[in-house]
Amino acid sequence: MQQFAAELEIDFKSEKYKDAYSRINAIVIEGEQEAHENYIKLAELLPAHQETLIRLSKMESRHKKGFEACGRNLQVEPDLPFAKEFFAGLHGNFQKAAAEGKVVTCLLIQSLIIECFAIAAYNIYIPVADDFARKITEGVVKDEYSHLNFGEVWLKENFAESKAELEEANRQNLPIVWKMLNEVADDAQTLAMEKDALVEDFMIQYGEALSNIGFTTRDIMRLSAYGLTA
Ligand code: Y39
Ligand code: FE
Ligand code: FE
Ligand code: FE
Repeated sequence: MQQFAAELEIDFKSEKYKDAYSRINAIVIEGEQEAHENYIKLAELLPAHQETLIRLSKMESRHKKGFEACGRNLQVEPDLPFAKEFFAGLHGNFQKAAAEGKVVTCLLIQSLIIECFAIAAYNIYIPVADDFARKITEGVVKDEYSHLNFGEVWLKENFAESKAELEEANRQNLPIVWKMLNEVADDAQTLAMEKDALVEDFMIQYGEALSNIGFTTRDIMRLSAYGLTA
């Protein structure tokens, strides 16, 4: 059930809230920074889409600035070293794939997995955010749908040649997402974001994306639950 910040009487100024926010806000800031860099790298890998991808990378830096303002507004210092560690697995896998020219893997990691993770987190956060952060996040989540759409369209157009690499990249990276969700669950709960809701929204976004790309329902069931119990 959808609940709202006002009726939950969330105390955005409490030490407990601010402590959890120092990590979640840092995750989002670091995530936006890495997304910015990932789209610059993708622009190099896909010269035909350079202009679009540079535009997406600039949107990611604007998101980062918006979330930095959300932290300042609550007088919270983001724990950036924590956030770097949080993203290390996906970040390392993206870098490795980029170095090998594996553009399909790069797109799966950034434009499908990370964008779906962001969309799920932002959708769940919006109803329980403070007024300032809600306005920022509402603007950001619209952009994230367009980033997801870029990945979907490219992978759909190149589905036959990409399918095997997508399966392998999913196998290597989806378990990392479930681990990340577990790591952040307690802090998310402090912000009134339910883990079950995050998992559900992620599965819906990711399943829809896989469907739009061309996977069958049977494939989607297998792919999207991979590593869920790990
Ligand atoms: O494409 C993007 O802008 C994505 C990088 C941003 C990732 C945000 C990650 C959100 C996870 C937060 C988890 C809170 C429960
Ligand atoms: Fe973003
Ligand atoms: Fe994005
Ligand atoms: Fe779509």
